[in-house]
Amino acid sequence: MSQVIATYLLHDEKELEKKAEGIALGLTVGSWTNLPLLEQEQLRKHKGTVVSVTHLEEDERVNEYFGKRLKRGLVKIAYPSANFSADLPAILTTVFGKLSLDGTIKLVDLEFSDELKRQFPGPRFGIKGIRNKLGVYDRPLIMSIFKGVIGRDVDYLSKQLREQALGGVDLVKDDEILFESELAPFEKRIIAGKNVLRQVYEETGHKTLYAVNLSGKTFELKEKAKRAVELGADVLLFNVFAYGLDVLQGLREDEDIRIPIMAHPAFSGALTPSEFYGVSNPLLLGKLVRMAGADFSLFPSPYGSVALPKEETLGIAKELTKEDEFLATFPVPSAGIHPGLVPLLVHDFGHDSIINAGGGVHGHPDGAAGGGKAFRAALDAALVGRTLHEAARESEPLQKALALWGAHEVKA
Ligand code: 1AE
Repeated sequence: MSQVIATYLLHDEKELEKKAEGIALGLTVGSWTNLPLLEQEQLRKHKGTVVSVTHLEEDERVNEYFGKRLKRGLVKIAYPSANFSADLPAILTTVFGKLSLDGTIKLVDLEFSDELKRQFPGPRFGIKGIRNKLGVYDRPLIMSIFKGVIGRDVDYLSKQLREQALGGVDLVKDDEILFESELAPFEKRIIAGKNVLRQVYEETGHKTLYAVNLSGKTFELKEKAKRAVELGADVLLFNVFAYGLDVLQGLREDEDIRIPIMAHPAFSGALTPSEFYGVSNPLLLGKLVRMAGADFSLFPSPYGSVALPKEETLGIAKELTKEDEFLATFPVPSAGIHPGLVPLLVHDFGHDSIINAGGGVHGHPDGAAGGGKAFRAALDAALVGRTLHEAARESEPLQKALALWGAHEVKA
């Protein structure tokens, strides 16, 4: 049967079985037992079903947070596809619409039946497609971020892009807070970016892709994205959660927008951080971003300036890359990353991941080119199991980075 099964973490004074039945009915056919038999029969195919209730131990921290003793448990409820159209706005409203306002329930996961899953595109390029574009197969990729570019013109951005590419990074993305501006308009950034990266390629043989921030009003995005494609843009950066997952899907499904899409997590923190309510990070930044079609998903790593619990970051990466009908999405653990963290990132996220840094590239004493080189040297070391300090003997940029930010080796 085509359906979506939602897993919720419930906190409640009531018996959880009763609470679960209330949700299953409330979010589908409403009252059930009061209905005449004939109506019950007619509505049966629309009724939500409690699949399982798993009781968890009472937790003092939880009781303290809510100010009362509560039962805790994981509850799975199946919602028939007959109730909704096959799009994320309808599905999310069904499984966690009004219910999300409860404040005591966390949506942990959604399992989609195969029939329903087929209605979603997944990434157009995925990890393999991105590697093919770069011709890099044997290591994690490195990405850097434009920084301090608000109020600067295209010339300034071009110089910054050149420095970053000369450092040997594989991708450079716009800062997510860089929007349309007279000084550095979207189209001019694409054209200038292409020129700079072509020059660097001719000089060094190193290829770098540029992810330009697709921004503006929702109904103008498609035309803007198509123009980006015409101008030869490499990748679109997209603040998915400021717009909605369905907007990402709309961009992915447009046959005239055949370039990779990089999902930025900005604003997702308004939905995910509580352990008691909201949406789980692996579901939002992992499973749903992949289903909707992003080729890359950025998320806070366990180590930097905006850190997530390690278990959650691994959960996100697993959802992005696990065996599935969809192509795999590149996990991009980010925020406050510097070269001294590379061994931990490689250890945790493996070969098919991207190491992404803004301040950790631009804050290098030798500038962005030095920052990029330090990251590449740290990565080379991590891949062959050398310590950062060993590698730093042969790499001055890495030496300077470690002196500034320190080194975090993987402990055996
Ligand atoms: C989680 C997203 C990180 C991001 O986009 C960004 O701009 C990071 O900058 P740094 O590396 O923390 O300077």
